[in-house]
Amino acid sequence: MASEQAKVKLHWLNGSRAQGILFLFEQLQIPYELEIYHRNKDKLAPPELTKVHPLGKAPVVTITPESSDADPIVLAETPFIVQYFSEHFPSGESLVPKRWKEGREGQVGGETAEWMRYQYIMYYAEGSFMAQLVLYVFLSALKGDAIPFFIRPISKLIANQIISMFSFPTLKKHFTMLESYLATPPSDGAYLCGPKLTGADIVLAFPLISGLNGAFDNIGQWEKGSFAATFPRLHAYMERLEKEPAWTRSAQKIRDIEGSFSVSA
Ligand SMILES: N[C@@H](CCC(=O)N[C@@H](CS)C(=O)NCC(=O)O)C(=O)O
Repeated sequence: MASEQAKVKLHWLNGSRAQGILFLFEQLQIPYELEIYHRNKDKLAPPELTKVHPLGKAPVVTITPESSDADPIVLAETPFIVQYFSEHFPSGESLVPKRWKEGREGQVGGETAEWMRYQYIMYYAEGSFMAQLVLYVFLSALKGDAIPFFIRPISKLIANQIISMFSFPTLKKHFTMLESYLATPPSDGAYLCGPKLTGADIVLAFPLISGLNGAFDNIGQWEKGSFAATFPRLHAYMERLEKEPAWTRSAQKIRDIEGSFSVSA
């Protein structure tokens, strides 16, 4: 693809993973246009998004290739979008760790530890982590205003029970794993796969930054009294991600357009 001339448009929805793709574009300095969508009162995406992609979710990226007879490309799923831009745009190479150990190209076990972790996280982010986090968010909604007040005591009881029996112990395993990854990056460094920011950090940035300001404290009774005290490396990493220059620019971009910026819906 003649990536320099391709026209890239991000379909952005408030309080959504689309912010992670804005982070990607700012990091890679890819020129892009934004199409802004706002969630309905029920927090779902507006129906217009289904005209862009059948699932009607964000993020979606549309690319109009340089050649006028080429069909537009529609990309959905955060890790796939990150992978696509990492492969097609020259600056994207920086987001993928070196794959092979010297002299071990193409062999089983010839991959570097950095690449193995990177590739795992690219699948893990949506396949395992987000699935659990979204379940927790839905269960938490059973305790809120969306539920009629007269049945809320019951729905709250059920939600609390499932969160403490299932979500809390499951998410604890996830946070423990991420904490251990940060204690043992394959090569020394501040990021999940070593000293450089990679696609693995980008796919986890939105959900992890959403957990700042005490949001993960509410999941359950953390051993050391708070999420930050129980998972100090992970919490410090989440704070670092929020301070990444490209993330800061992505937030400012939204502030400039919308007047304010928040990770929550
Ligand atoms: N697995 C998809 C998830 C997409 C998704 O669920 N997006 C949410 C926002 S984070 C959404 O569009 N929600 C609105 C809706 O479901 O109507 C990805 O990785 O991008």
